[in-house]
Amino acid sequence: MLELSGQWALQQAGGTVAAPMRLPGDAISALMDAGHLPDPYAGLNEYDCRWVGESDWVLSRSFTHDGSASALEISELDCVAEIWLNGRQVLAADNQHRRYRADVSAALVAGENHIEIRFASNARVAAERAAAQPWPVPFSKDNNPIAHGNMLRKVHCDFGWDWGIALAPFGVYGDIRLVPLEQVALRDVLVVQHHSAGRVVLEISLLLNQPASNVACSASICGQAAQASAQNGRAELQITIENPTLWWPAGAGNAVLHALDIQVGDTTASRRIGLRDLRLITKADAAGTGFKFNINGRDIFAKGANWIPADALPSRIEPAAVRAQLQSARDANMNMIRVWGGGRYERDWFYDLCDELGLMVWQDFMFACHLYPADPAFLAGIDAEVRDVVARISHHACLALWCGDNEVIGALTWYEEARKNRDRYLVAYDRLNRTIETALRETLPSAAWWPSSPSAGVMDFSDGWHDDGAGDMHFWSVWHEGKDFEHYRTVRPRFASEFGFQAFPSLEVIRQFALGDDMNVNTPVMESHQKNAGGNTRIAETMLRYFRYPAGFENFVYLSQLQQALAIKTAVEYWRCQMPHCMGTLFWQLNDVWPCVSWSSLNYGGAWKLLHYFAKLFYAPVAVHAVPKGVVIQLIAVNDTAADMALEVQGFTADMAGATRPKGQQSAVIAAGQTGVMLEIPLAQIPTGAILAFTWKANGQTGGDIFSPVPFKRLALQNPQLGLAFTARGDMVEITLTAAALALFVTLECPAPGRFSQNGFALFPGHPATITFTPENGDAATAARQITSRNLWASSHEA
Ligand code: BMA
Repeated sequence: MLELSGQWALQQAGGTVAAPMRLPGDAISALMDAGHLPDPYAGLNEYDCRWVGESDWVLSRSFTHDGSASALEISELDCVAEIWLNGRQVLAADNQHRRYRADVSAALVAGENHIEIRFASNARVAAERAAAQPWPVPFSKDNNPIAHGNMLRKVHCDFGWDWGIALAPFGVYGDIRLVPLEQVALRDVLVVQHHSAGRVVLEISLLLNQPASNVACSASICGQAAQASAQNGRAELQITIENPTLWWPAGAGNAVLHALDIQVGDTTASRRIGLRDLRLITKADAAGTGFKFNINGRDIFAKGANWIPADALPSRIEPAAVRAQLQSARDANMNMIRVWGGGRYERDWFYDLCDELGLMVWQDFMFACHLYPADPAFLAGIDAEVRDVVARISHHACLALWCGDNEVIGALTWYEEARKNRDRYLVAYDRLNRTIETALRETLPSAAWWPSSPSAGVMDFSDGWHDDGAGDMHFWSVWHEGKDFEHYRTVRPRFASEFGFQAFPSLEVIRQFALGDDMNVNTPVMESHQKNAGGNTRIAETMLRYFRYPAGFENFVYLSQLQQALAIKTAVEYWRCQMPHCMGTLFWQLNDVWPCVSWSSLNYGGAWKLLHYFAKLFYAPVAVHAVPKGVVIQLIAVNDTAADMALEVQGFTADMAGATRPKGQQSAVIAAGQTGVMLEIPLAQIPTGAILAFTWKANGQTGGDIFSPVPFKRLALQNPQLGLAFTARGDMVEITLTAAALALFVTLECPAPGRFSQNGFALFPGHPATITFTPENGDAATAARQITSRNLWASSHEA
């Protein structure tokens, strides 16, 4: 085998720009490293980088070879490209999402060889293809400043999104290599699991890299082995495991993985397999049609967020950084992420990480918000893509669901052309969706399939944004329709797969792209890092609704994060309390592709916004949430664990000086997987100007929260005169905080990367809190000198 990754030369076709380029990698990063481009993420540089995607480019290198018969294998080739070897074309590709293999023996010579990848401008080809369509096929102009991304099988958000920079990168991000043509090896493994009491039967299909026959194959797992002879490139084996140790999602048990060792001819390979019985259950009931996941016989409430690509520039995607973000998801008590359909099918190591961390994956097929062609050539490409992707990743224990697309049913109502001729566009949609479903089922008959997100169900093309009776729901009325946070409590989704609220990134992240005078909400630089039209207006207007006007930009950033956290907290807490009517919440969105204002709970780079700290609490396996209902506030306990839980709750009112008065207490056992009202406190019992506070205990765990019956701006908060004392303990800082009056949403900040044990909490006089900060660099002494605090009172007062 000959690896062809490494050093290549990039040359603008018909132009003068040239640069060295390392594969795997993208051309924008290479041109930046060579000094031809500024950092596209800083300032307004994005617009100075767009010309790159408008040109054609050639990537080339030489290598020596013995000239023996070989195949070229390449993955993540982005996107419309021809590969030429010694002046002969050996491959024409136009789908970044699938792997290619081409017999290049006829072009290969013994000795020095020259290989070229000729990239056509993706933007130009997209426009040409759009013009050649028999009728207009609209794309989302709100999301894509570079047009017609729907014509290409390329990461859609490369052309921009309402949180994304538009750079149209290109390159090769996966493998590129020559392998001996005749060498038979494993390509993919399909595993179907049949669980019964104390036993699992695995049907294992070994898919070879070529249609060879009479190849001896074997597989072993958990001490059990099976052999078979491959015919036409495929071997079928069956292994039975008695008393299997099962894989569980995070919070429900251990994510146990077993080595599956495979032999194909004289080559070996291995995969890690989690044994689990994972089902999507969609049953008609009195409310409509339910939507829930059942794992190993247990209904599990899905808690998580939506995943977008790890970076807008593929060269910057690093496994260590992705691991840290997925670990953050897990640390915030999430058990599911949705790999959203406008990005990429992730690499194998991504799903390995999810397997290990016990994060179930809702996997969209890569279609989002646009309409699509339905001609035979386009559909044939989709068929190949789906078969390729499903074969590559479906064996992973984390893979919970295959979903046809993101919001394409809704998109039928967004474009005038489709509104005027719904028959045509709906039929075209169904051809695409049917192609995906058929290819999925033919590859993996046992796959859990869901036609679209949101969807009310198979062959239902109704509005999944406002129907809370059936299927999964994208509830965007609070953000995109400007409703107040309380509006989240007007719907009871069966499964909320998207709902979000934007915030500014943290100050350290803003400093990466905006300096000095640019650090103001309305400067061109800041506005360019906000891609949702009207987004900053919504953020500012929300602040006016809930808070006193912030003193200065830094407090604006703080309040933006606080209101984001409160919005999503309002939704999740209410919907969790609707269990089992509602069986999942995945907020929009976990991560960012570049530093910007967005709906993410993690900053670009992985640091936690306030929302992520809040998520750790509102997704806790056992928790008590305050939910107003008519003239009372209910304190509702939620128990996601498999054991009954004895809880004790105490309610108080608190005035602004921080004086508290008891308002009842209650002990109760909440059964496994159930919720229960612990206390009801009449609103009339909360004095004007005071708030409700409560604490709870359960099996050694403690928690507490506050609830204000009026918008926070109406509270006459006092200067809490926060006291902070720091002690460096090994590689962490311990911070002891005291307050002279009630302090709300106390938030600690440190310019050094790291994580606080908790953030955005209430502090009462006479009840000091101890918080820890763990700096990533282990330098606790320096961090202790840098930590500062904010709180709600201080946010409207000049420093
Ligand atoms: C959703 C997503 C994305 C988008 C987000 C915010 O519905 O599917 O298309 O980024 O809304 O507008």
